[in-house]
Amino acid sequence: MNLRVLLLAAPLALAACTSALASPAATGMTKTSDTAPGFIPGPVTSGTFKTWVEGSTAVTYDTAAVPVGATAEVSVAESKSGARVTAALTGLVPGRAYGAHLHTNPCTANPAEAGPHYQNRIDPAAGPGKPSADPEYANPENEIWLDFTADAEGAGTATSVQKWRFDEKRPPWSFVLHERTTTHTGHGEAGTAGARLACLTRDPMPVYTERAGRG
Ligand SMILES: [Cu+2]
Repeated sequence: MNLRVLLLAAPLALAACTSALASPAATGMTKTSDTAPGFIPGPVTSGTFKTWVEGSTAVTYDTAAVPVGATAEVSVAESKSGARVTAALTGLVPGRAYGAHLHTNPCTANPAEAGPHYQNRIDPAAGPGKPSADPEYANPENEIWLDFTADAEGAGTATSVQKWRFDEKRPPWSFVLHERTTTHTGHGEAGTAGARLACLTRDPMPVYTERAGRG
């Protein structure tokens, strides 16, 4: 069976799709919320931001910009050859623009510990304390950028679609909100978006003891 043809035909099948639980791959159906054909819904992480307490998975570091009680939901969908990430937020400052990305590490009390941006092709020049700022790597085709502007109610959404899939051995572990949008593209500043305002850790939390030694 030609899966690609089947999946591309998915929108035509939507009208007849009665079960959202049916496997898209098996039936050619996608959930109506998945406008692009071929993407199979994957992990969804959601949280309500609060100031750090031990074990927090949704932490705000700046309660003026990301008030306590603001929410975020990040969902990942993958196709045979691509990935789509969607972020949906509420409770933010109406009309404010935010930068946002997927980062490599879980959130902690220290905003910096969420690590650098997740990259499909890892910048060989980057390392601890030296984030990638080379536009060849720090760009929205190689990283997941989810910048948005909150609407009049303080809600916002953003979607990033890529032609690559996540590396399961080193998946992104956090969604980080920044103080400004990711508009810098020059050498040495590409991908930067200012201070980290808030952080949502992917569910479930990673188990580092199992991951240790894999590099
Ligand atoms: Cu970031």
